Amino acid sequence: MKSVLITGATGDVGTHLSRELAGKYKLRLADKRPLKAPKGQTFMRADISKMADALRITKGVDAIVHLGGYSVEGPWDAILKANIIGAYNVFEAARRNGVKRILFPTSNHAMGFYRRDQTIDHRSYPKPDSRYGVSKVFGEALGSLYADKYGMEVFMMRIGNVNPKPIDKRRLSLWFSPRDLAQLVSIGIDRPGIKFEIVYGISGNKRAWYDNSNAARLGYQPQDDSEIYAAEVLANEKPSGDAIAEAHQGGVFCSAEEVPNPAAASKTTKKPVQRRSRHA
Ligand code: 15L
Repeated sequence: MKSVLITGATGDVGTHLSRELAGKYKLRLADKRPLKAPKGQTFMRADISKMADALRITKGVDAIVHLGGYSVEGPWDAILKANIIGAYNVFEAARRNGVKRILFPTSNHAMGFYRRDQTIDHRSYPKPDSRYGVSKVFGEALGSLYADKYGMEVFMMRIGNVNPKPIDKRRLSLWFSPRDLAQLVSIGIDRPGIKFEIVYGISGNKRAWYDNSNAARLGYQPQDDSEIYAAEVLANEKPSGDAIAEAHQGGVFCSAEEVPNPAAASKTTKKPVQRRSRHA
């Protein structure tokens, strides 16, 4: 069984992913916040803005899914530390520890200033919508460098929105169900011959703004489509009055200076995040 490190394991995407992949890989979870790992998984507390921590957690694994970082638009200092320095440390630590395969969740916000009437694919050039989006473009460039210069195997997923259900009109185009996330990540871990690939991390949504043929070429067959939720979601949608947000794929990231950070609320939590094993 392959051993896989998931950084940022206490976050939303990390929580869905480690639950979905339990039993398929030997999971090592890492985060700067505490976590009580389910049976059969291990947890290492680490701050990836420190190279020593990045070296410690990446040692001896077969693949890394690097989810750790600041996950929305916010203050530059926080993004610099978590997403620029943190991403560099994880790629560099992987190289030094001889870990070849790395999966990086870039984001729809690397491309957020494309309009909603445009369809883009893996060859489209970045149009970030925020400092956060810029940090994701940095991660894509870093991955490209480490693939070309050091022969690392790099799988870039421009993730839409991971949620059990799509939560609004914009997310009908970007929805990524947890089981489709697990399928795409498994392709990134197991598919032989990956050098550097960019795919979109979304389900098979009828309303997608992406041509995800590169993911299909690599074997991705999404099981979900947001369309079954469309009527319910659209019935609850209220006009925002934000013309820039509504015209562009990145939504409010295109107009706001800050977006609420989902990690902020739990930062004050002293107790480790309790996670129930799917086998419990
Ligand atoms: C992202 O990149 C964020 O990490 C996530 O929290 C959501 O805001 C998502 O994009 C989105 O666009 O819905």
